Amino acid sequence: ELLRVDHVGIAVADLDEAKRFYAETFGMRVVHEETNEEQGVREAMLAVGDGAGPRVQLLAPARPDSAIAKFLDRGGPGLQQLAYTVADVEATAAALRARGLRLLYDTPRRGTAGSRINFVHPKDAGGVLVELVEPPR
Ligand code: MC0
Repeated sequence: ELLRVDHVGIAVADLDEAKRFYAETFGMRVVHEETNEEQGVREAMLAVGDGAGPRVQLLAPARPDSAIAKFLDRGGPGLQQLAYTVADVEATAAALRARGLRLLYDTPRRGTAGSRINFVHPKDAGGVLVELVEPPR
């Protein structure tokens, strides 16, 4: 059910500073940027190299009670999530639930650029927060 790696998400305290670091250090360019109010994040998607492969997503807290703010408080900046592209987020979530994994949402929520998303609890995936991303049609 997983099609490919969609992106890797990195929690950062300051989005503008992180964008500058990734541009100057690794030559990555921002291909999309938005604020997701429901998730409480400001995010920037970065293309790597020729842009054909998975993206790097910078995630900064938009609110002090958000998942990213809590992650930063606990351990500081770093890798926060691994996201896979799926064709049908509901079908994949149902298949994983049937294998005994906890999904964080009963129904998909809105992700980057109008995608539909859900997450596997990190405690059920070897300590990795796994995101499922169904791209917009
Ligand atoms: C927490 N834990 C993690 C973790 N966050 N482990 C690996 N990776 C992470 N990112 C661990 C804690 O250290 C703790 O372990 C245990 O999980 C449970 O912690 P908790 O205190 O019960 O739970 P919280 O409050 O830390 O929440 C964790 C949870 C939350 C994954 C449920 O972060 C969440 O709802 N995440 C989904 C939404 C999200 O991440 N949104 C931001 C990206 P110990 O051993 O200490 O018990 S938005 C996004 O990604 C969108 C825009 C998109 O891409 O389209």
